[in-house]
Order: sequence, then C-alpha cells, then structure tokens
Amino acid sequence: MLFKNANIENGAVRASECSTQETADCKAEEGLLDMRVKNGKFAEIGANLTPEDEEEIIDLRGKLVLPPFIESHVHLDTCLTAGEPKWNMSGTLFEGIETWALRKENLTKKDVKDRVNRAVRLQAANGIQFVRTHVDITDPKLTAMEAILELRDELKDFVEIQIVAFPQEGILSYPNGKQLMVDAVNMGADAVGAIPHFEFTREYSVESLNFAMNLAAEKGKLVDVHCDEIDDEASRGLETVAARALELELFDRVTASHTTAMHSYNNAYVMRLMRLLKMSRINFVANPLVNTHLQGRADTYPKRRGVTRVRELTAEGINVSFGHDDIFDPWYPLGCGSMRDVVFMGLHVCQMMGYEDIMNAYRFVTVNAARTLHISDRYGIEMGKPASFVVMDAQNYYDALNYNSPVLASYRNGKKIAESTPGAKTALF
Ligand code: 17E
Ligand code: FE2
Repeated sequence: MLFKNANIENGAVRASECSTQETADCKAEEGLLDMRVKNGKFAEIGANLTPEDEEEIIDLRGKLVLPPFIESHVHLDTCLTAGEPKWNMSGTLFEGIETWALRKENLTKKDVKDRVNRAVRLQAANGIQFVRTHVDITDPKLTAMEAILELRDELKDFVEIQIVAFPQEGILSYPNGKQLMVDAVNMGADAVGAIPHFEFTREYSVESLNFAMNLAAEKGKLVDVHCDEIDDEASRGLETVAARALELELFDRVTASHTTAMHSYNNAYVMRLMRLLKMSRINFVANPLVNTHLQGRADTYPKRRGVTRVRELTAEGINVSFGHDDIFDPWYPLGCGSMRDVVFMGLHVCQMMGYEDIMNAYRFVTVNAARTLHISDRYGIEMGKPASFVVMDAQNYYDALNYNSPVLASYRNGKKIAESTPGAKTALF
C-alpha cells in the first residue's frame, strides 16, 4: 500500500503558502513524502515513490500525518462514573478520593470492563493507540486490576494498554498496602505506582517510595508515581523519586506524574533540584486539564494554577508528556478522550504560545509520551517500524489544534482501525 503526499510531522513549510500551480516544486518545499506499507511495517518513506504493480494508492493530498496519539496518564478504572454515588462539589483531589472510595465498594469486573470498553473506543476514535492507565489497587479484591489485565489482552489489536499498579489510598496508610502492591505486580502490572503526598506522614512517604522503587527494580518493572499532587510547597516526594531512579539505575524507566507542588516550590530549591532531575533522567507527566481544576482549591486570591513547570523542565532537556488523567469521573466531570483538549489547555496554562511552541505541541502527546511509556523502539514514522499513524484533517498541527480538526483515519500496523468523515459545515447566509 502506498500513501502519497503525506505532510509528516508538519513537513517544512505551511501548505497554504504554496500556490496550486507550482505543485511539483511546492511539494518538495512543503516536505511532502510518500509512505510505503508492507506487512504492517513502513517499508519505504521518501519523495515521489513509484507505485509497484497493482499497489493500492491512497493520496493524502498534503494532510498532516502524525504517529498515533498516546495517552500517557489516565485512570481507566474510574472513568465514566461522575456523579456516582455523588458529585465532587469541592473540586478537590481529596473529595475525589472519598467519592471514589464509595463507588469502589460496588465495583464488579463487568462494571469495569463495560466502562473501560466505552472509554477506549472514545480514545481510539480520537487517534489514540497507546494508553498508560493507573489502576487503583487499594481494594482487597483487586477487582479493577483483574478486569483491566483481561482487557489489556482482549483489546491489544486496537490499543496497547500499559498498567500501573496505583495505590490510591496509600501503600503504608492502607491496610495490607504492601502486600496488595506485590500481588498486583505478580498478577501482571507493567509498572509500580505510589502516592507519597497522601501517606499519613513524611516518613511513610519516603518509605513508600523506597518500597515501590525497590520492588520495581527487583521485578524489572517500570515506575510511575503520583508525585506531590498537592499545593503544599513542603511536599518533596520528587527528590526521593529522582534520587532512587539514579541510585537504582532505573533512570528513564521512572516517571513522576502531576508534581504540582513544584508549581509552588521556591525558585532556589528548584534550581538545585534541577541538577538531580537531569542526572536521574526521569520522565514527567503533566495533566493540565485536571490539575487546573483540582489545584488552588485552598487558595483565596491569588489562586495557584498548580500545573508543574513544563516550560522550565522542557528547556532543561527533561522529557515531559501530557495526560488527560480522567474521563468523566469523581476528579473531573468532563472529557471525551481527546488529547487535543489536553494540549490546548496545557499550552495556555503553561504559557507556551509561541509559534514553534504551538506547531510542535503534538510532541507532548506523541513522541514525548512514547519516551514516558518506554516504547520508542516500536513507535514513530520510520522505516522498519510498525506502520501506525493518524491522518488529521489539517495541513499542519497548528491548524489541527486551532480548528479542532478530526482524525480522518487511524492506521495500526498497516490496518485502518478508525476513520471519520468531516461533518457538514454550518451554512452562513
Ligand atoms: N487519583 C489521584 O490521586 N489523583 C488524580 N488526579 C486522580 C485520581 C484522577
Ligand atoms: Fe492521576
């Protein structure tokens, strides 16, 4: 199969700057390329590839082609439960945790699977093909873990699901918390989680991180910590995560999610912390939709935004990706599983609105997220890699973001798994 005239990752020049008469020259200038797909892989990528005998040809006519979107941080087990059994009226993380604890009492495998199936379909329609989900393991029956482990296998042609064993109510502050974590890892979780800012004491916080990261090192698992998701400038789980990542040589197998306290750290502390963060090579995930909603709730005015320091981390060469975190659940009452909304909010709240910032923002939910998930070896539009990509109804990412362009098609291993036709436009008279 030959895909002609793809504007891969924005090409070079904005297509609208080319006049239609000069197509040949313009094509080269725009950086349009052809992609040949064979046996589910990119067999060839180049300008003006000659069709082979009877090869199927699809002319993309300059549309934007990106590697598939990646959801690098979401809680699938809690999705689509907003209002059950009550709404989160304070908009705090803590009322979310209390509300989920009530809903969790009624969890069944069927309930989890029904909701996750619906959510993953929303995500797939939005061009997502890889999902890292945190699954709450502070449940003596580990119901959600069992359900999502089954789904990871059942949905694998459609989406690659990575599972973090996430101790929502703590490792040391929840009965039998350490054993539940070991059980979840032995059942097949891909990554070990932790929640240092929710543990009863600072000592528990540090001990929970040591426990989680030693376990990951021992079992060969990844690490993804809900780290300092609070506006308390004294919440310093991050330095422990980074130090252990360095000392245990886990490096980029480790991710610090949320790190919203970093928004409130004093600059002198951040300046010295940055050295350790770089040495540790850990990844960061910011969740701009959810943390602009949950943070700053103890403030009067001014109210903190509470999203981590994305611009500064990125400028230091540290990998940052963006996650949606929640889809319609006790922590966030909105969401349709689109990474576009996440990027849109992220650019605003992190004040990353320069032309290049906007044009390149897809990286937070594609290549950067691939680094977070540790899947870069099998991800990206390169010869020999799986032919997985999305085609957007836009000429470049700037326009895709601005006009909220639909994903026209999502190809996975050379097979189309989702498509949409742009809806009829409103007529003006
Ligand atoms: N649990 C948590 O601790 N933090 C969050 N942001 C969500 C669940 C969504
Ligand atoms: Fe989260």
